[in-house]
Amino acid sequence: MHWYILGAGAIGCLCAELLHNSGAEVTFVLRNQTQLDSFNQAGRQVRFHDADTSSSINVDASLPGDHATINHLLVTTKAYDTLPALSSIQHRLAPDAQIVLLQNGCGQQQEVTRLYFSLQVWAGITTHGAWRDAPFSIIRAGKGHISIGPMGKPQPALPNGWDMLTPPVIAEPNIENALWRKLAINCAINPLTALHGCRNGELLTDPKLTEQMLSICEEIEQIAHARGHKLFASSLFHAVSEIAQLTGDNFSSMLQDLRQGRQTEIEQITGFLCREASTLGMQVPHNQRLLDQIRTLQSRHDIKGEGCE
Ligand code: KPL
Repeated sequence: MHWYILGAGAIGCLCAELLHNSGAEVTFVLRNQTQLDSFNQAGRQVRFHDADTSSSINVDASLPGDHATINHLLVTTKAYDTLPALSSIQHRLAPDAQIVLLQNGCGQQQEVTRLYFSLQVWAGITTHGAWRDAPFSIIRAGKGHISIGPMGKPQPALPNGWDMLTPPVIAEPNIENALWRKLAINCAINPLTALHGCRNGELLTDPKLTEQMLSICEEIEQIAHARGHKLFASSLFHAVSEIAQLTGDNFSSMLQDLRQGRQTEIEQITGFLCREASTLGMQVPHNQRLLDQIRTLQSRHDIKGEGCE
C-alpha cells in the first residue's frame, strides 16, 4: 500500500509514522521546491521527541507537479488549504482514489465530496497532541486516537490498510456527528483563547471568560440540535470545560496561528457555525462577534482570510 500525504505539519508527520509502522510506503507531497530543499536538509527524515524518547522515520517526498498516480491520499493541510492543495495534484489522482481528510473545521469535507464525486472520501478527527518545533521535527504532547468515517456514498468503514494502524483507528459510522463534536469544542475554545492570548485552562479560572464560553456553547448547541446533531451526553459547556481542564497548559491552535502570523481556521470553525445559523435563519450573536473580532485581528496583521459569507 502506498499512501501520499498532503500537509507535512504535526498531524501529517504523526500519521506518516503510523502508516510507515504499519508497513505502508509513505510519500509526502510537499508544497514547493523550498519545502523539498528543507526536507532534504533534514536528511529526508521525520524526527519525533517526547520527554524521554526520540525516534525517526525515513519517508519519500514528491512535488505536486510530478506525474506518479496517486491511489491513496491523506490530507492534513490547514482546512482552508484543502481545495487549492487538491487541485494542485488533481492530474495525479486515480479516478477512484481513496482520500482521507484529517483536519480541523467543517465544510471542506462536504465540498471535497461534492467536487470530487468519483473519489472515495473519508473524514476524520484526531485527539493526538503534537506540535512542530522545526520542519519535520515533532514534539509528542499526548497520546490520543484517530476516528475515521466514510463521507457521502456507501464505502468500506476504513480506507485500505487503516485497519493495520497502531493504536487502532476507530471506525466511526456517523463521522458527521463526530466532526460536529470537534467543531463545537474548537468553536468554544479556540477564538476566545486567541483573542485573549491565554492558555486553554484560563477559560475556567477567569469568571468573565467562563461566562462568555457558556453563552458561546449555548448558541452552538442550538445550531447543532437544529441540524439534528446530539453532541455530548452532558451539556456542551460541561464537555468543553473538561477539555479546557485536560489541555489547560496548551495554547490553542488558533492562538498559535495568530502568534506565528499564519491565517487561522476561523472561517472553517466559527465561520462554518455562523453560516449554518444563517441558513437556518437563527441568530448566534456571541459567535458572530468572535468571528468578526478574529477577522479584524487577522486583517490588522495583514493575514489573508477567505472572506466567506
Ligand atoms: O483542538 C484544539 C485546538 O487547539 O485546536 C483544542 C482541543 C482546543 C486543544 O487546544
